[in-house]
Amino acid sequence: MRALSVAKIRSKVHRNRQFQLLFSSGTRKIRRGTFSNVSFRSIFRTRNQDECNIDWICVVLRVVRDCWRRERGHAHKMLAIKLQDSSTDPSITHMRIVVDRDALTPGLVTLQAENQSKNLVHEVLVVRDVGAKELPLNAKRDRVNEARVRRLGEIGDLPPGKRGKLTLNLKPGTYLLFCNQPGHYGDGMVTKITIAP
Ligand SMILES: [Cu+2]
Repeated sequence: MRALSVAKIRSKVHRNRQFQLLFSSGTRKIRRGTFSNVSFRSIFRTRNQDECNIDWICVVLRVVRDCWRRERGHAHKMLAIKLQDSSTDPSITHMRIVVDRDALTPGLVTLQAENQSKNLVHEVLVVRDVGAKELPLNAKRDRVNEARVRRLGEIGDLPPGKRGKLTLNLKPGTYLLFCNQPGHYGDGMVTKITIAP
């Protein structure tokens, strides 16, 4: 085998990393066109044929899976959430969670929350709506008793002005989004979303 200089080995390792990062980030990047940043010829020169074949099979499978999900309305969706109170705008009479839509199709949903308060920490917890009039409360702490609800995910403790996100795979049903800072749920910081095909 031909001896390689250290610089050449480094550049091969670098290209391999670039290649692996590309695949690990999935087909979303392919759609965005990031693929063009990597030279295909360099990929083939630096990896053996078996590794290349496996990687290409993975790419094809991901593209097929994404197409199938999109066909069935399972494409990755975004839900924008605004966390507001009277410091956001004096006309807001109680703390609230505002969503950009309250109905989505099943599948991956990324919740993108922005705390629009000027002085309060807010958060977003997601639970399935079991149809009860109210979530179980911990009256002493003036908040929802988290031990008695099945939390699916959380964007915890967002300071004023901060953003956070969370991706969930949501099945059909109704879900509640609420803030569990003391007193906030009681003040109305809760909203419902419906997932239906
Ligand atoms: Cu809150």
